[in-house]
Formats: sequence, structure tokens, C-alpha cells
Amino acid sequence: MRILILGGDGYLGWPTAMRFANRGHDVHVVDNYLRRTAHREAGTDTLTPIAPGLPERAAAWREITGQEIGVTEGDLTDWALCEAVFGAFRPEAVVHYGEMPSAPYSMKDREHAIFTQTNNVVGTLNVIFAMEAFAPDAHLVKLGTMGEYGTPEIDIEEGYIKIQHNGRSDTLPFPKLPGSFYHLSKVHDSHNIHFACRVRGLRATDLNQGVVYGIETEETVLDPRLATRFDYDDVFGTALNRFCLQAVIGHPLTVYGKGGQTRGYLNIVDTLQCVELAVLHPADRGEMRVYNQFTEQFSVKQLAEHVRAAGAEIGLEVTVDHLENPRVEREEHHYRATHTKLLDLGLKPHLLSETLIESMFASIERHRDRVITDHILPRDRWRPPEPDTIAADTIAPDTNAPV
Ligand code: NAD
Ligand code: USQ
Repeated sequence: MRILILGGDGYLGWPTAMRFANRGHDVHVVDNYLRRTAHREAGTDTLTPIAPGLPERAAAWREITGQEIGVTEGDLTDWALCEAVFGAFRPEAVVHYGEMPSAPYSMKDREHAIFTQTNNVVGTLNVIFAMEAFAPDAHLVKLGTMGEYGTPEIDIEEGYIKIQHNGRSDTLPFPKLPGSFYHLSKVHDSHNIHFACRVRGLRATDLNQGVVYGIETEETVLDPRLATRFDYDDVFGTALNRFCLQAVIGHPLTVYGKGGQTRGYLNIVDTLQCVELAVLHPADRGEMRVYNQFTEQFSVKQLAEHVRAAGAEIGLEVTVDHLENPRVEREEHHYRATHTKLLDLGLKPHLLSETLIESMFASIERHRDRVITDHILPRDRWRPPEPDTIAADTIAPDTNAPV
């Protein structure tokens, strides 16, 4: 199958590209290196050394396996780029990872919020129209997020809920209560994709993925040049990956607030499995399927406890700090989300275990000399300052005030 992977230089995109190439598919990747640029600007970096760019990654892959991965370096918000790529490659499936994925980044200030939503929403609209123009029968597999739903008081369904109202009933998109401008961008994408399916006949699967952890896949371990990135900083690092690194370098685990925040989690190898299952079982024309893509749910406190226990097994003394929460989120709440559709398609989950955490410790240990320690603690507060804490001289005088 001809599979186009958007965001193919990323944490998940590069291992996905190798996985499909290894299974004999014709793979082409697109990326504008946004993630690498954001790190350069912030003075942070991936823990694992990665090849300088996609041409070098594809060359290493060719040398090691004899297989080709096609490369385009470019921006999905550029329509001319999309026309050229979709027109030349004519994909049968499009796996769309190519967005700005960090909630803290999107909450820094006005510029970051607007950039995140413009990049993600405009990029995805271009993808929808490029598919319509050049690959009308192709299937879009789009990475969404469990964070689109937020933390409602009711159980979370897989995309849709049957509602009874005033004696009538309908099955409608599950209500969304996202927790950041980033998560909101995914909600906007979901609405646009659903509309394109309903009105213009697109076929799509929206994968509402939980938080991913892990460093290695079958393909990344074939050679150091095939490694994927691994981020642990306060902006791009995610909870379990950060905690594992903190344990190895002797930093207290950074639990935000009470630590009762509960989310769905999955191993990176299961991300690849889920995406492959979605691609191999396409949606019907005009259908937008929604799958909740995670295998287990944990509170942040439970994750910290798992990491502490795994550390103790190998003689690491791991401590846990409850930091003042930089985010605005519920710290104790109901959370029960359905996630059966991918299991029905054949997903075999790799659940979190001490052995897995210990193997992550070992991979991290190999690169500990690359850790940048002053980017571990969170720096950006999500709540704007209270008006009376803003210095008086920063408030513009009210020229209409009565004298
Ligand atoms: P990542 O930042 O490593 O990968 C995204 C890639 O897309 C990057 O390489 C980036 O340079 C590229 N990109 C961004 N905007 C682009 C544009 N306009 N044009 C071309 N390329 C662009 O992030 P990731 O962790 O691999 O996440 C991949 C996708 O999965 C994202 O959409 C993210 O929202 C989603 N997701 C990730 C997780 C997780 O825990 N990692 C969980 C749920 C959902
Ligand atoms: N957290 C801590 N300490 C930390 C880091 C995070 O307590 O050092 C807490 C956060 O406050 C939050 C939870 O852990 O309650 C998860 O945070 P995270 O940074 O691991 O994940 P999040 O910001 O939700 O975003 C990540 C990915 C994003 C994806 C999302 C899936 O970066 O791309 O969409 O996970 S989900 O969480 O299901 O929305």
C-alpha cells in the first residue's frame, strides 16, 4: 500500500515509517522539522542522539535494510507543498502525525496559542483538500488525543454518545472539554474531519490517543542511527518518560499538585500496532470512525509509584515531589474511558511493567551525559496573573474615567 506519513521525523512518525517500510509498504514521509526548531529555540534537545535530518535517516534505513523511504522536507500549511506531495505520491493511506503536540507550548502566550492552532488546523485542512483533489479514495488516519474529551463526570465513550432529549434520541459526537489550546486544536481538527466525511465523502479514522511512553521499537533498535527522539524537558517531555529520566539522574519525580490526574497511557510499540490496524482496516467512504487509543489508565501518583518501585529493584533511591501545579486541571476526578474498538480489531497490548521501566532506565543511562538539567522543572504557569498583581504602570490609563 502507498502510505504517506505526515510528521515522519517525530517521536512517533519516524518509527511508524520504518514499521510500514519493514512490512513491505511503499512509504513517503513529510516533515518541516518544527519539533527540532522548537527545541533549538528553547535550548533543549532529545536525550537520544538522532540523525541530523530525514534524508540521513532514510539513507541509514536503506543501508541497513535495503528498503526505500521517500522524503519531503516541507510544511503542511503550505498548499503548494501539499499539492506537490499528494499529486506525485497519490497515497492510499495517510497517517497524519504532523502537528505541534505540546499542551504547555500552546499555553505559553498568545503567539504560541495562535501558532499551535494555525499550524494544526490549517495543516489538517490542507490535508483534507489535498486528499480530495489527488487521492479521493484514500483513508485518513489522524492522530487526535484523549485530551479532547477532558475529564467529565461521566464515562467517556469512543467518539460518539447516544443522547435522549425531549423524547427523541440521536447518536452524536461525545462532548469535548479540552484542557489546553493544543488539545482544542485537535477538537477543531475532529470537527473539520467529521464535516469532510459527512459532506464531502472523506473516509477517516480519528485516533484519540493517550499519553505515549517508551523509547524502543523493533526497528529503532536495529542501529543507533535509527533511534527515535526522546524528550524529557518541561515542554515536550510527557509524564512517564520524564519520570523515568528523573529517576535515573536522581531528580525528585515532578508530580504536579495532588497527582490524582488520571489519563490513558500506552507503549510506543502499541501506537505502531494501533496505527497499523487502523490502516489495514479502512473506514467506509463518508465515515469518521473514532477509536480511543490507550491500553491502561493511571493517575500521575500511580505512575510515580511504579517508577519508584522499579527504581528500588535496581538500587535507585527515587523520591517524589508534589510541585505546585503549573497547569489548570482537575487533580482528583472521575475517569473511565471506553477503549474496546482497537482490541476488537486485534490489538495485543504491551502493558506497563517493572521490567519495561527498568529497560527504559537502561536506555536512558546510556545517554545520561546529554541530559540538560535546567529544563526539567516546569517554567510556564497556565493561569494568567490576577489583575491586582499586574503592576499599576502596566495598565493603560482609562481616558474616559470621570474626573
Ligand atoms: P512530534 O512533535 O515528535 O511529531 C510531530 C512531527 O510533525 C514533528 O516532527 C514536527 O516537526 C512535524 N510537524 C509539525 N507541524 C508540521 C507542519 N506544519 N508541517 C510538517 N510537519 C510538521 O510529536 P509526537 O509525540 O510524535 O506526536 C505525533 C502526533 O501524535 C501529534 O499529532 C500528537 O498530537 C499526537 N499525540 C501524541 C501523543 C504522545 O504522547 N506523544 C499522545 C497523543 C497524541
Ligand atoms: N504531569 C505531572 N508531572 C510532569 C508532567 C506531567 O504531574 O512532570 C501531569 C500533567 O499535569 C497531566 C499529566 O501528567 O495531568 C499528563 O501530562 P503530559 O505532559 O504527560 O501529557 P499531556 O500534556 O496531556 O500531553 C501528552 C502529549 C500530547 C497528547 C496527550 C494525550 O504531549 O501530544 O495529546 O499527552 S492526553 O493526555 O490523553 O490528552
